[in-house]
Amino acid sequence: MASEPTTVTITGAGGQIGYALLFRIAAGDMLGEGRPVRLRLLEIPQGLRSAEGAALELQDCAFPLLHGVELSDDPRVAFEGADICLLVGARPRGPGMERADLLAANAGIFGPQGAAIGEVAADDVRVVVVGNPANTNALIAAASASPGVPAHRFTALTRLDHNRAVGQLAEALDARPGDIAGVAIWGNHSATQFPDAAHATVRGEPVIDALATRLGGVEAARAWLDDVFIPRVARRGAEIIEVRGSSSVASAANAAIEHVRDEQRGTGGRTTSAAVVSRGEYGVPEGLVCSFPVVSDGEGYRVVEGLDLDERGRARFEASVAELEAEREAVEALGVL
Ligand code: NAX
Repeated sequence: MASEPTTVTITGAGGQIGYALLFRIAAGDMLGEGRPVRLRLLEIPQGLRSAEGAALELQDCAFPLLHGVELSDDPRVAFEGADICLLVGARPRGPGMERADLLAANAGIFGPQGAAIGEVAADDVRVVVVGNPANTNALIAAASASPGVPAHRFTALTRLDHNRAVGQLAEALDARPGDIAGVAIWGNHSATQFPDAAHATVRGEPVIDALATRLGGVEAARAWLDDVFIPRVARRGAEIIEVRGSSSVASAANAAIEHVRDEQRGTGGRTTSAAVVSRGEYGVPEGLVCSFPVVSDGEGYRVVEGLDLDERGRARFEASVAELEAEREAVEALGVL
């Protein structure tokens, strides 16, 4: 067992996703059984009591890998020496709040947090943003961490969308999620995202062929992907709220854990999805934090290049990228970037 614990900082740790994340990280689900972990919980003053309660429960679990839990409402304390940061706490959209207001409120959170990460986190820190609007919050945090931390160490979570897409295909094809490979989420973590099954396979067979067999032809398969699969995945968060009466929590925490686990330990050649800082791949403007199909060899996510997007897929992807550009422009207009 490695002796030096990995320092993991979680913001919004007193919230719902925080509560679902902490115990799994402490149990070793994220970094593996060989890596002890030290947890740092960052909250705003109103959230500290809730985070403190979670810390008491963590102690009561007596997780063998857990080397302490520290709480703070000061980013410079919470990110000190952090190896991995999960930025979960964010300002939700209030009634009547315009998009510009939402972006501004979150810039006020992710700007200072990014700056603190740039100043005090470990040299090789990796950061994943979960709090919405996740892609643009990651863009702001990355810009604010410069030059202390290279921008590509910042990513945003679209793994939940990816997992939702896999789940939908598995159900439609009467397969297990583990039988499905090659799914991709392109664009923004929002209703404009493009969940793409064009390169997906089920037990090695192209998903489009397996769907065609079940649905009576390729046209029917395409119609199902366009009219059922894509909107269902893109709107799954709203569906969960409608059915459950509360937003996605355990599935979001699970996705965040899988995102960090695969980034750190590698995807073993399998493709997953993550929002990463564009280096211009697929024509996406450089610097936008955009979801792509990615792989990791344990040294961070790398975009899978060279995939064909058909005309309709390309149009969907471009619409989502246009939304990301509009978010970046709105943030620039606020003088944040
Ligand atoms: P909660 O409202 O339960 O928890 C948020 C917590 O963040 C609160 O305890 C609050 O006190 C804290 N917080 C607020 N500002 C903070 C700051 N400046 N520093 C530290 N902590 C702060 O929300 P929860 O259900 O946990 O969701 C958290 C975020 O995840 C939301 O923005 C939500 O929209 C986003 N999600 C993102 C998903 C994704 O796939 N990227 C999916 C799930 C979720 O919707």
